[in-house]
Amino acid sequence: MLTRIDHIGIACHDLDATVEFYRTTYGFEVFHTEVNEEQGVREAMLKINDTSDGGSSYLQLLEPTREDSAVGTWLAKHGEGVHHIAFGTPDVDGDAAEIRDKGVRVLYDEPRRGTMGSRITFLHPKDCHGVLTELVTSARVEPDEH
Ligand code: MC0
Repeated sequence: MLTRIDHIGIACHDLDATVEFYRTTYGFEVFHTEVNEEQGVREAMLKINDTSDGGSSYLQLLEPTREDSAVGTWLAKHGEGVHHIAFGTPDVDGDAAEIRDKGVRVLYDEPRRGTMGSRITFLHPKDCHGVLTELVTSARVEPDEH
């Protein structure tokens, strides 16, 4: 069962400059940074709030590490902006199977490694009214030390 918005993924050309914009404009601080080579992104997670199921909601700022990555391709075509939305669930395997049975293309056979030790999969945007949709089961996490 999907219980919350885990994050909104935002594609950007320059991660440091975008982090600085969110910090100075809204006061959001970086909770975690990571490079995910499989996904081809350098990312910063800005925590917005904790949620009632023990999880949290974030903005996820994404800079591509290579032009042929999903975010690199998207940026070249569309420019900066909202790239995907991610719903949190305690059971990404079960929810992905249930959603696949409804005829929506789930992009991975098995969930893959996402940010902060999470397990993730994606639903094809063409089956979701134009929205690239991610399902996330989070790991328990502590903020990075800064
Ligand atoms: C592509 N399309 C999108 C889209 N990306 N529509 C809405 N939102 C997006 N983000 C549309 C295109 O406009 C195009 O429509 C059609 O889908 C095919 O796109 P394409 O440019 O030809 O690209 P494909 O088909 O090679 O790849 C699209 C696909 C890919 C969604 C399969 O981007 C993918 O596998 N995404 C999942 C992985 C991902 O996004 N990773 C980055 C975040 P038209 O009408 O022009 O044909 S990593 C992340 O988020 C991790 C670190 C985490 O959260 O922990």
